[in-house]
Amino acid sequence: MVNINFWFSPGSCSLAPHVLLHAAQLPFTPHALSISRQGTQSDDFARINPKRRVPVLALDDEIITEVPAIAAAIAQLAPQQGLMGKTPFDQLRVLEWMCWLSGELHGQCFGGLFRPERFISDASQFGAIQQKARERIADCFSAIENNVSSGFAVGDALTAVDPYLLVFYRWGSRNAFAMAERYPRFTACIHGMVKHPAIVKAMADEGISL
Ligand SMILES: N[C@@H](CCC(=O)N[C@@H](CS)C(=O)NCC(=O)O)C(=O)O
Repeated sequence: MVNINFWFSPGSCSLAPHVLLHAAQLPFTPHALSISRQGTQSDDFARINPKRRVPVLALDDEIITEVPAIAAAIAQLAPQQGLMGKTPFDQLRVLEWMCWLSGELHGQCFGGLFRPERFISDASQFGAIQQKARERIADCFSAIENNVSSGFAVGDALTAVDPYLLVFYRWGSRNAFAMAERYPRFTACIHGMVKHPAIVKAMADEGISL
């Protein structure tokens, strides 16, 4: 049996693989860090992940970073769950969602809102970067709205896409995106999903709510 360690920060993108670990019913050792208290910037953590970001998954001595890769690793350990999609076509759809959520919505859009300094050095321009980021986030949320219904995002069961959507929904709610009013289908999808036992468990572990 592989020894699993998992580093996360409550409410961050690490919530998605945290849910998947519970869905896969894999025993793991959790390590909670606080990003706001600079937990990802410590030298100790940099020895685990030199990129200084969560999530991190360790399978014995193998360190895996990046949400899509970690999700794939967890799915491989519980093949019967189909966490990266059950059918070959569903697997393509999951991959398509994961690439877009990670690269576009997280890295480009929320990156611009939360970390404008990654996009421009001139601090006087941060507000403009953040305004553009908000527009791009709203475009992404509209795209999600047009591609989800009240069920799971792909197929007929939980995949990695669902808790990843939850991460961004929560960030939208906390950053004045009027989620329920502007994105009713996305909202219905999230409200259905948060009853899933793996999501209930991960959110309780992290001490967070919708
Ligand atoms: N591309 C990475 C992004 C990871 C990432 O940006 N994680 C954030 C939390 S959502 C983080 O650890 N930030 C720490 C910091 O900015 O200090 C992934 O998919 O895992």
